[in-house]
Amino acid sequence: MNPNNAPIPELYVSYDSAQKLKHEAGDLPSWDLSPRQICDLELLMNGGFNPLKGFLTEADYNNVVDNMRLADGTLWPMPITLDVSGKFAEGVETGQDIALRDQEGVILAILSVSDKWTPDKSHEAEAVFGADDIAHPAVNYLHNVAGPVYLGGAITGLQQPIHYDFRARRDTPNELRALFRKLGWRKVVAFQTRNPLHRAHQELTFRAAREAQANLLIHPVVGMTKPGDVDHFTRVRCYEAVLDQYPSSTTTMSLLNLAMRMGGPREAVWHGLIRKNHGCTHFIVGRDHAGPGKNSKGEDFYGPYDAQDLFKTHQDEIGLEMVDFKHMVYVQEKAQYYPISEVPEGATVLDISGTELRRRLAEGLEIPEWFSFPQVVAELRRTRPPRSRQGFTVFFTGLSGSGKSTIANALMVKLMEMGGRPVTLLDGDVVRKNLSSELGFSKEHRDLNIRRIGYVASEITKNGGIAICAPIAPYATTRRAVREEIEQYGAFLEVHVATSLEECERRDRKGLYKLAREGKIKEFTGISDPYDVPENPELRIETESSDVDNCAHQVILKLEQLGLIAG
Ligand code: PPS
Repeated sequence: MNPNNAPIPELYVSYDSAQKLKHEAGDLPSWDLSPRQICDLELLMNGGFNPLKGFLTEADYNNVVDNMRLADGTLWPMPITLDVSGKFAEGVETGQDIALRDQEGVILAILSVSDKWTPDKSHEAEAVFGADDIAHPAVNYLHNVAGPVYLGGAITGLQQPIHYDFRARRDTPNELRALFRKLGWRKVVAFQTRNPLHRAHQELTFRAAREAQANLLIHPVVGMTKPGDVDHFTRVRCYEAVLDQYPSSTTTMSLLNLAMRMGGPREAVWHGLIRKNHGCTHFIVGRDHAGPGKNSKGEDFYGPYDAQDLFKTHQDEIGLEMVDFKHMVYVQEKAQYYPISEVPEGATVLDISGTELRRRLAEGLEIPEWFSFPQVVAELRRTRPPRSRQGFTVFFTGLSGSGKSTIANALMVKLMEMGGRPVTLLDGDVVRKNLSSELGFSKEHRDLNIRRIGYVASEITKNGGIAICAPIAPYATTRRAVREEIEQYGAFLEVHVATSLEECERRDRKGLYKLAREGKIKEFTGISDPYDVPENPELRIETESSDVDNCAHQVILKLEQLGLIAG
């Protein structure tokens, strides 16, 4: 029998005890878990992070950070900590229980707080992720998202976090162990992934399993992956299509609600321990496993084989055998995949890089069948249509009276004439009437106004529409925040309507500049309140030398150039 198939300890109490504890926990201080903490808690409770019995204590944390080991010497590479706000921490004493709730307020677990401390986050970043550089997603999280205080202690699990999606595809470690026992799978190779699978992946995983004379578990991460990754809904639909390509009863798939840290070598060891807990015996580790991308100097955080090296060093302790990830390429003459090291001499090798694939998807170009399965390509195209069918936002900014609204209106009409996508105009005055009627012109209120516009525009963009915004938006930092929010879903085109203050004041269409000069309107942009001139807008329009139609046409040309509208 596979030694990794016996049941492992979970942290849940019985259903009846959980009901009782939930009832009593109403009076306890409660912490609303962040999405990442919910992922961590789920794997703590279901044994995915076995042998951890809760969030790390200070002694465990210190040894994990410095030596990749718990205080008792057990191998554990990743700090699993409960970070909280300073204010919440002030109200919590060690020795006390706190309720841990999901985002809807359901109590998932009770934490018996044994430790409370303020970590040295820069040291944690250096030791665990190799650099205190916020270009690393986990280091950014550590400094800019995680709270300043850590709470540690044992967990009493009351219920699993609730998932409404792909329920039949989610398994606890014990459920997978039971499945492997039932199927008689003595050896199981796990494949970790956060990307859609193409033919090369299918070939390499199938080969890896064959070489290890084992069955295969496709074990994709659906918790939190690298910002910018294909969403897990799309990926799972893609995986289901690929699953049909394996010989039946050799392979299964299960979804893992892990929050990845992109921690390279340490993450590989951590992934191995998690897979062992899920009943696997082998684990595929590739080049740059769980790599975070480039650091702020444009260099790789880790060497390409650091993860494999660290894994191999600890293989016995992890209790899983590492399987090398072979770089598979397509050999045209043979019409099949080969590991790059085994390509017959003189053969024509075909490969498509990730960047090239994204370009082809963005531009709606052909993706050959030798590269990916048609169903996978269809799913990816459904989620990421070519740019000319994606949503986007045109964000005009400029002084009052600069001509933003007039140009925005002309642009809207031109886009509607072209048709194809719904167009919404979020003009400054209109927004202030319908969305922000209670707001004035203080810095705080202007920020709130622009963020509301940004939120609505991001939703429109996400849903494939065109948002045209035309507020003054005087502050660069707020414009940047709006850009970041929208760029998650589609293109953001900043257009500076660069009419000079003198010209705006000369036109004074609404008579406001006169009132501002007389001091009758306070905090007036350009007169008594600042306007940060955009440094790198996608387009700058001079209205003093061209008419409205021409200004709107300049935007159309830019949109064509960016591939956002068909030429
Ligand atoms: S902001 O700063 O982006 O929130 O401003 P916005 O929502 O675009 O609103 C600008 C319109 O409000 C009128 N108005 C003022 N503008 C600037 N400063 C002050 N103090 C002010 N008070 C009223 C003005 O008509 C602006 O309209 P536009 O269309 O820009 O001329």
